[in-house]
Amino acid sequence: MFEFWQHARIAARAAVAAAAALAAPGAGAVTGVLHDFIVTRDGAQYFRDTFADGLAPPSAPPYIASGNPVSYYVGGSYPAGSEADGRLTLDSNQGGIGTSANGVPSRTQRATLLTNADQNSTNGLKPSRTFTLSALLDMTTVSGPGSIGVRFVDRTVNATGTSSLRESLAVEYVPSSGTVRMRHQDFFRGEVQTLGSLSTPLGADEVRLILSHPVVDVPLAIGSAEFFDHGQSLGIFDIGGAASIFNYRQFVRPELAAGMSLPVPEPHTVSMMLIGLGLIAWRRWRRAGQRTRPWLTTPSDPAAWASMTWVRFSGYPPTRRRC
Ligand SMILES: [Ca+2]
Repeated sequence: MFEFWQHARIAARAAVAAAAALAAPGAGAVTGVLHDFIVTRDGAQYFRDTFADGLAPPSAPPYIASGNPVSYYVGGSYPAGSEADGRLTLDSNQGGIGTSANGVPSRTQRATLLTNADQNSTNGLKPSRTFTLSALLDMTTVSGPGSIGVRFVDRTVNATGTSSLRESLAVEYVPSSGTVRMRHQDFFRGEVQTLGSLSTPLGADEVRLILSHPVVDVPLAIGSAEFFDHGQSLGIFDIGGAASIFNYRQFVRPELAAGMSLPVPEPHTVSMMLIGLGLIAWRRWRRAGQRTRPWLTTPSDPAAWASMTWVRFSGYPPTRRRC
């Protein structure tokens, strides 16, 4: 039964997202430029992308210590030219349509570093390690509705290869309010929680968005932000939020994301869409029914009548033949 409601909820979210996508073309986008994406593990740099080779995600530089290759999972796309001269341009309009954990339709462009494909591998960000994730965002380039930030995500892949989010913990810059906020989303329980937020200090033009898991075997992560004015640090500020990670799996992945909510469609838009889908399904069902049960039809063409005669009579249940 639980499975059924989960599927029903997913179907309802998909209908809302589809209706939002149809109802709100060109609703604006959040865009911005990142300069640096760093993951440290057990105190050492583990991965760093300076966006220097001109190859946008899914392409990624190798791990620092081992030189082993790694790539990003991309949600939406990073068109040619997204990465140039040490800059990665994020644009939510290049994102995929989905919903937030609480069912609000959204469009998100993401790049998830695939550190943990194998739970038993030595790679990855696990409870038994300390790690941090950060990205340097040029605040002067950010505009539009929505947010740009870094996240720890827990994503599962089912037997058919469909990937879905279970949990995310984000530190993100919200240009409309000039704040950095920390947000936890639990896609399994359908919950979104804002854990804290910071106002941008006067004069800041860049921010390093930071998420860290500072204590081994304690499943908490904390968020902070370091602001800069022309390259000069204005200090590291604690966002004041801490949240549990590792609720569903024994690792998390680092992610970059530019996302925005889409206007929630009017209830009648969703219901009209559901009615439309229902009508299409009904017509298909009827057509399929006519092919297999021709005695229910009354064709006007005599030749069709003739060809149907056998079906027409032999198709009746034997009890009807007696009278
Ligand atoms: Ca690159």
